[in-house]
Amino acid sequence: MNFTQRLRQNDLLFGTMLTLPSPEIAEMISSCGYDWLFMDGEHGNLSTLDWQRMLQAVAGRSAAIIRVATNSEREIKKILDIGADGIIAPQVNTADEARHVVACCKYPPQGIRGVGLARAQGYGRNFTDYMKTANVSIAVIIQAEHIDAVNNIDEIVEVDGIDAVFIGPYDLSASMGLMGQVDHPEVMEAIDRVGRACQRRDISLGYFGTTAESVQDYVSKGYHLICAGTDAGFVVGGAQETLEKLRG
Ligand code: 3PY
Ligand code: MG
Repeated sequence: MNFTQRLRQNDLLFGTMLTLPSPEIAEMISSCGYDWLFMDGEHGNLSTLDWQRMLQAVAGRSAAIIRVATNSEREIKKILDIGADGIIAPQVNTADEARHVVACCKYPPQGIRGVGLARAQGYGRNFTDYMKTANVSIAVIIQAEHIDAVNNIDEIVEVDGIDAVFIGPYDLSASMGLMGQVDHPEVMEAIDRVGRACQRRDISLGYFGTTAESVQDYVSKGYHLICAGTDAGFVVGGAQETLEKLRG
């Protein structure tokens, strides 16, 4: 069963975030056995070619889900054509924006994705099979990470084709004037509003935290798509801890 099927049946899927342009790190982390990788093209300083090299290094060991920098047809098409298993669209605040993202991920007649012959299509070799399966096998994940998204969430979750809603607690708290206070009661109430709307529509819910501890409450609440930690955080944390031990 592929990642998107597991997402649609609300499996619990553990991931971590990649932000560095390093195929070696992508290879190491995917070898640990994560279900999925949240590859951050929104904030990470990576080109499409960097992502392609990293997908080659992951080699299917973990599902590779790339967060696009912008929710444009041009960008989403390129990311899907290099063979990402799905996308995460940041800052989706209205049902119209959600409809646009879904359309960008689907070939006609369901959507507007342009037809290419790139890595995803086996450079042309798997074209026919890929065309038959892509519209159902690509994961479409949108982020709710602004108070406007929370206020519009009931209409957003009515849009067909959304496989998961991923909470962005940091941007959400910032949009509420509570920068970084991801455990503030008002932020948690806003997150719960999104959670209730998704549960009504049986849509998987995602949450990001910088550590395993910071996502535990959301695992307990029944969230499905969990992302904990980042590649850079693992390197800095390990280096710092080792130095502290050396210095006693
Ligand atoms: C946020 O917290 O804003 C995020 O986008 C995390 O993925
Ligand atoms: Mg964000």
